[in-house]
Amino acid sequence: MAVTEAGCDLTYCKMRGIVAVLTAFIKERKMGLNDFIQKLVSTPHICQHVEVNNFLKIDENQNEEDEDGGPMCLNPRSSLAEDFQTKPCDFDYLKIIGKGSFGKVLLARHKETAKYYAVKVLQKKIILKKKEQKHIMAERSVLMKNIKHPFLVGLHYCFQTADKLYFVLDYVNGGELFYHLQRERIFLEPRARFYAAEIASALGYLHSLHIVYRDLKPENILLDSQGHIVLTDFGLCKEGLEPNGTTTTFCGTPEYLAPEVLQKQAYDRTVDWWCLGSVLYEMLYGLPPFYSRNTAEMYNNILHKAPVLKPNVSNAGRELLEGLLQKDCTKRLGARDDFLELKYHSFFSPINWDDLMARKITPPFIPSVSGPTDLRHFDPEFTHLPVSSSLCSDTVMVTSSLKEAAGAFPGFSYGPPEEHSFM
Ligand code: ISQ
Repeated sequence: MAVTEAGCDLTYCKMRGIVAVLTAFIKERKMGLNDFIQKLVSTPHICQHVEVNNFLKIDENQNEEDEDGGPMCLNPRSSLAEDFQTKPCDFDYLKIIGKGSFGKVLLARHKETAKYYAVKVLQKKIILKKKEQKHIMAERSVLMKNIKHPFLVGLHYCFQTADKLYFVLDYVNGGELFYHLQRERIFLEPRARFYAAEIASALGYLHSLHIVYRDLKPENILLDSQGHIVLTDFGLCKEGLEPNGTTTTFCGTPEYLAPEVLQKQAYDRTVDWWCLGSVLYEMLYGLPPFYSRNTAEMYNNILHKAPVLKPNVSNAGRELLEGLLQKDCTKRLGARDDFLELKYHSFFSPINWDDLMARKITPPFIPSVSGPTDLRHFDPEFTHLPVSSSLCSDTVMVTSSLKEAAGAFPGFSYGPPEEHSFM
């Protein structure tokens, strides 16, 4: 088909191209508008302005309902926002699969599509008390930076109610990498190489977006049901680092801390290569590289002792560990050409990186799971806990601290372009 207009042929292909561009444009504007509305409505005094009210068509009943603490002013049910507003009650919450200081991770099923997701639910009050809004908003913004990588957890939606933040993430049930490591004590080199290569490619990808992961630790490294790596938890990622940029803030766990982080010095993307060295060391030797039951001694080891590299690991493996666990970050492997320096290291010579990225390398171990609801690789300490009914409830007491929490995360909510919704 061809359409002729003002003397020029518009072929079907061209038309499709134009339509695609316009659709993308409209979608982007729609997302921008949603963000703008989220910002508007999460500022109470603007919310009350008559023209804003008219614009959003917030009626009085809506405001009364807000007082009960349900998805409130932050989550307007105006005709505009409604279209792509996901709510807690869109999901059935089946089990708790993880717990941390801010909240929990639940296995949830989307009611309409019956798809399974891991929903991370964080209590705003606790985040605010610990002054962690910046990290949480960073997690959201990192997850939203159109990050797509085969070994990084994907974000589908995030939304908020008056008292909670929700991240709807890919769900994987192969268990933590270190759950399997603990059972087997050490991994043989080909298996450790496979996991290290998948992790390295994910870190290299984040660095290419100027994101430092900085908190690579055992509980953040999961396996999917096929046995591939999935890195989760972007709460401590540092955004906006240019290739030679550095940063000084930190709050993470100790075993894998790089010397520069421990000393509260400025650090950069090379901390991730240190952490990868720590993970690889633990996979090959069965303990973290500078481990001591005495934390002060472990800190001292990290800062002053050379890693012990016993000869039961190949020369290439020990050389790689030496490079990654170099205390001077300017001399560390990856300091110059980042991921490329690892990619071409002899330890990884058996890896075909194109196949790796295409998930074509058969994983060395396939976790046995019978289906998505098979939770055998999750800690029963979590899965045996009762699921709170307040996750999908519209009745929460409104206190002054809740009101403060309610407006503390403007622009948090996010839904992907429509065609990606819960496919
Ligand atoms: C996805 N699947 C299972 C567990 C998870 C924990 C944290 C983040 C994402 C997850």
